[in-house]
Amino acid sequence: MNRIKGKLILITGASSGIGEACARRFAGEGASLALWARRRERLEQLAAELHQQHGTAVRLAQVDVRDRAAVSAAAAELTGGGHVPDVLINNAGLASGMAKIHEGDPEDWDRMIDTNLKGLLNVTRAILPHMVARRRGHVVNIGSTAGHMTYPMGNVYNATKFGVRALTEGMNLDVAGTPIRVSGIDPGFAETEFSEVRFHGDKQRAKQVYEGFKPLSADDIADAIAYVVNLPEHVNILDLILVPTAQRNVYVVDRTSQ
Ligand code: NDP
Ligand code: 8X3
Repeated sequence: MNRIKGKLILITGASSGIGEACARRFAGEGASLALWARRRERLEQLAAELHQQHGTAVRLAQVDVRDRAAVSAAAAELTGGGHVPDVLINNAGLASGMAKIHEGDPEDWDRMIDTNLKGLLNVTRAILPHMVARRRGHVVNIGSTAGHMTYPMGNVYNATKFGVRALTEGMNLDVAGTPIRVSGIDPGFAETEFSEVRFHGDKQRAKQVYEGFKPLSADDIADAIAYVVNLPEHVNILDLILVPTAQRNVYVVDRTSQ
């Protein structure tokens, strides 16, 4: 049964990777979309493609989730026009650098904390009140296996994803008494632009992260998210961890499997 058709789904970080795959997947299921990211041209191209393929209505906005005023303005534009998202996918996020804590770059720390935690809070604070007011909605927070277990030099990225997990738990407590659902999706290694961003554009180093095994694709994760969103309203997935079969925890990965 398709419970996604006709819903309005707001996806942050829709210009690449998991967010873009979700946009494609949900458009295919007949949803309408609100797509946010910093790279406007990419959103425009994606919106045009989805409109042509599926007739999808897309409302896009160039939004840096770290910019609270920009987030509030984009949310007000949506909700003020009567377009309250049925589903919010808090996906925008990144790792920046990989260094020992005593050698780390505080600029990288700011980027991760401001995007992965404060950005998610900015968006949630702007959208969730409208869901609560009409007693309908589903928030999906993209965490990570990195939010369950630390790994060497993951420190601040790990801390942000542990934080996302805490926020998913906390949000569920705070909306108790309403029908609103809050779900965490925690993927392991997925080959997207993630590692290229982490290593500041070093494509070679990024490629090495996924060498020797078959990582998750962004589509694999969009599939899992579509499953969670499509469940009947009395079913709430609190946390879903998905990893490539070659990966058994954050660091046990069979790199001889491909
Ligand atoms: P990508 O780099 O491919 O995509 C990241 C997306 O986030 C882009 O669309 C980017 O858009 C957006 N983004 C980053 N910073 C901001 C910002 N300040 N404001 C708005 N949008 C922003 O990586 P993934 O698709 O892999 O990452 C998506 C999420 O999945 C992240 O939260 C990541 O931590 C998480 N994750 C990734 C895993 C992986 O192995 N790939 C595994 C587990 C979790 P733009 O640059 O245009 O703003
Ligand atoms: C991304 C997964 O293990 O590269 O959240 O940090 S990992």
